[in-house]
Amino acid sequence: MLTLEAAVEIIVVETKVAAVIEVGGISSVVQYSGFDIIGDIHGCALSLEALLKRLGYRSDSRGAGGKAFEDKVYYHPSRQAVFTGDIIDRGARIREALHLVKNMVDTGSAHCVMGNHEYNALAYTTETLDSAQYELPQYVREHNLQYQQQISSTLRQFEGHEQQWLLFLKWMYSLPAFLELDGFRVVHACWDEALIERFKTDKRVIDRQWIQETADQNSFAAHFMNRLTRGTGIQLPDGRHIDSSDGRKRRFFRTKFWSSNPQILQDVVYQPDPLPEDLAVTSLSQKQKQSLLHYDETAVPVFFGHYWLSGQPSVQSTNVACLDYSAVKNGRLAAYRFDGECKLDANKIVWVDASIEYGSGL
Ligand SMILES: [Mn+2]
Repeated sequence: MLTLEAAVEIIVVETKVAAVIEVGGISSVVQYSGFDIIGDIHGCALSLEALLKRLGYRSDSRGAGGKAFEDKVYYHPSRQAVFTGDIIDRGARIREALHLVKNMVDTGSAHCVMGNHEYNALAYTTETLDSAQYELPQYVREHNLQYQQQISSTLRQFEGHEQQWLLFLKWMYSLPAFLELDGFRVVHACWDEALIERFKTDKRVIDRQWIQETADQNSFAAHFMNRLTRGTGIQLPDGRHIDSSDGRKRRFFRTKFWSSNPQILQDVVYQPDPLPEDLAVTSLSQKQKQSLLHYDETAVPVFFGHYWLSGQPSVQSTNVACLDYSAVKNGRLAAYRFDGECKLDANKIVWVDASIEYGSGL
């Protein structure tokens, strides 16, 4: 008799994909037997290298460029990496992290979805459609103090490397907002089935025009990008706010897109800052319940980053796993080793301690 385990085994074998990988100028066809989904990096390039090595990836250098990180390509003989986005901002080694990830994507040893920080960078550097009507250029994402600060570490680290930055921006345009691979899905913050279906039906692509459309907060483009890269949220009642650990006052709190039959606000909150005690036990209104998403328990596993988790890495449910363990806040850089299983297992998460980023006097 065919046991469930055996049946799963067969599915795994059938989902192997062939891809062409290029290392050291030599192309070869590789049969991939699994994927390693890696959470938010935010410039933690040392942690990324340590994690890749722990996962069995090896590095090679392309061409005659020597061993510089610009030329370093990590690859695995039988697995592909999948990045959940947010490669840039905050951390000390943003250029290094971008080179490592892009080299892997360019050579076919990794995929990467767009995080809200990459989307922010594109919006920050893309002029609005009507920009020419103004004396000074106008950008999709305003250059106000808050937005300047968010991208400042990245821009500072690219001083003297402006051409490289332009190439990375061009590359960011090519990052998908969501990925559907063999038996699993990846998105930065939130899998919204209805928006993703509409994006596909309308045959939309992320390009300059798409980013320009997001300048209108009521557009489908803005709604889609905000939802997939930033997730869902609920506004605090009566004009109240939370004093966030990053010093900002927040009038919204982040919510789960996979909650099942939630009753009170505490059931749906998903962020490091706790809700005020009285609000945590407040019942969800009908309207709030209707605004929440529910990721079907029978759907294929979905992986994402974004939520600044801490502590022992785990999975959120049998088909939902967040892999952002706050590497850039001295946390962990985590990966889930996916082999085609229908039910996720917390024991398949591998991580490195990101304190390595801060040990060299930087
Ligand atoms: Mn992030």
